[in-house]
Amino acid sequence: MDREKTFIAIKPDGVQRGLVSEILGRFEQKGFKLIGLKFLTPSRELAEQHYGVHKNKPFFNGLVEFITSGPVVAMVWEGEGVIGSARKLIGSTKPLEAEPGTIRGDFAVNIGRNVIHGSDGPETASFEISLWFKDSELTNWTPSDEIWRLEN
Ligand code: DAT
Ligand code: MG
Repeated sequence: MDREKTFIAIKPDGVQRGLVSEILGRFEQKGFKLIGLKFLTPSRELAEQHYGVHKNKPFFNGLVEFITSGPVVAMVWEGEGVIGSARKLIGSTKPLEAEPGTIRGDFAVNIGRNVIHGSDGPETASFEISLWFKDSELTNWTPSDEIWRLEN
């Protein structure tokens, strides 16, 4: 089985609004495995690197201000197809276009306050994981109920 890893972050609005346990629960209940977790207020340098692909967009400065404005929950989740599946769990970038049942569809209305980040592909995922986490901060473990979620 091809176990991917993806980088997920609960943005400052999600933390301030008390959505941390709800969001962690959605990934746990889906059946993905948490292998990295930290709580920090990102530096400007980290935020600018993380959103480097958007540096020429008009919303870039506001985005960096927002993401550095308070603590975020930074995570790495592992599992078969986790990169694409996490994007589905998160929903569309524009919360009003996100389907009900998705995190943004259920908890957000505004693109600039859309609660959560998820890597958009394999290259972005490995870039973002290595930007936010050292290898030694990722934990290899086997959930005791794994045989009830994975056939092999
Ligand atoms: P996503 O977070 O779904 O991967 P993205 O990579 O296109 O979306 O943009 C990164 C973040 O930037 C997004 O979550 C919210 C913000 N953003 C994107 N487009 C924006 C816009 N037109 N106005 C304000 N903020 C925007
Ligand atoms: Mg993106």
